[in-house]
Amino acid sequence: MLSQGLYDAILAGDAKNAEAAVHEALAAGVNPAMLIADTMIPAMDAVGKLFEEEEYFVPELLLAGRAMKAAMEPLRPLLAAAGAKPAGVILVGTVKGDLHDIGKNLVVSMLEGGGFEVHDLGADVAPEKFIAAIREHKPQIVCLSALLTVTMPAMKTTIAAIEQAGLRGEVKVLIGGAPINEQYAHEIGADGYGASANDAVSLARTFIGKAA
Ligand code: B12
Repeated sequence: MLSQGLYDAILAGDAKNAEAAVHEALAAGVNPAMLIADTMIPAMDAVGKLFEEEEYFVPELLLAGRAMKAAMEPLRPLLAAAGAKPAGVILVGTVKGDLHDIGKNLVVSMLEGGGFEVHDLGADVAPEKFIAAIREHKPQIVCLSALLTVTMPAMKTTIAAIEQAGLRGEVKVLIGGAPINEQYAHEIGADGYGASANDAVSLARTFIGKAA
């Protein structure tokens, strides 16, 4: 573990100490992307397990989410600075009805770190908002995130709406989130599924490489 202090602070939902631990790790020369993969994602996984075991409840989840967000703040510009000119334009959002944005935020950060120009539409994003943003930013890729089984169908609805707007040929659609799998991506006509934020980067590279 690169930073036990950071891991513990996320688990404790302590945003102030989480951010301080990130600064400490950076000062010690730790690589930002490695810190996320080695310490922060495992901490959030542990929070998820504690929730499942009914050791943690919603308030603890929210605090852990905030600590995660605070820890991401100093890392974000560093990840972005690693890339040179944009490797492509990508829209990212959590689908309508779904407020989970921690994984989506990691996808955004890793894509920024991978050198992409990323437009983050936030959480609970209606299909019309995706469509307006596709028209505005002209991305090559749209990334959809969902964490609830009840919001998975909103991915299908979003893809259908993009199709109806006549924009399906313009973009590749990647989907992800804990309940999603390759088969579901296939079923709803998405172009790809990624299990992690790192997958989002490698898939984006593959698709944009193909498109070029
Ligand atoms: C944190 C959390 C919350 C927080 C969210 C805070 C926030 N700002 O995001 C709060 C407390 C708000 C919350 C609320 C709810 N939650 Co909740 N929550 C979680 C929890 C514990 C962790 C999710 C998380 O952040 N994981 C960490 C991140 C890093 O992982 P991730 O999101 O999966 O993302 C990674 C990959 O999936 C991937 N990825 C994600 N998106 C994308 C997109 C693309 C394109 C790609 C390529 C990859 C990719 O990359 C990420 C990084 O590697 C999970 C349990 C769990 N173990 O997953 C439950 C969970 C998702 N929640 C659940 C539930 C039921 C709810 C509520 C309905 C609870 C309630 N009764 O009110 C509400 C729903 C609110 C809503 N409308 O959305 C259930 C869902 C069950 C189901 N099958 O649908 C879970 C599974 C818990 C459980 N076991 O019951 N929750």
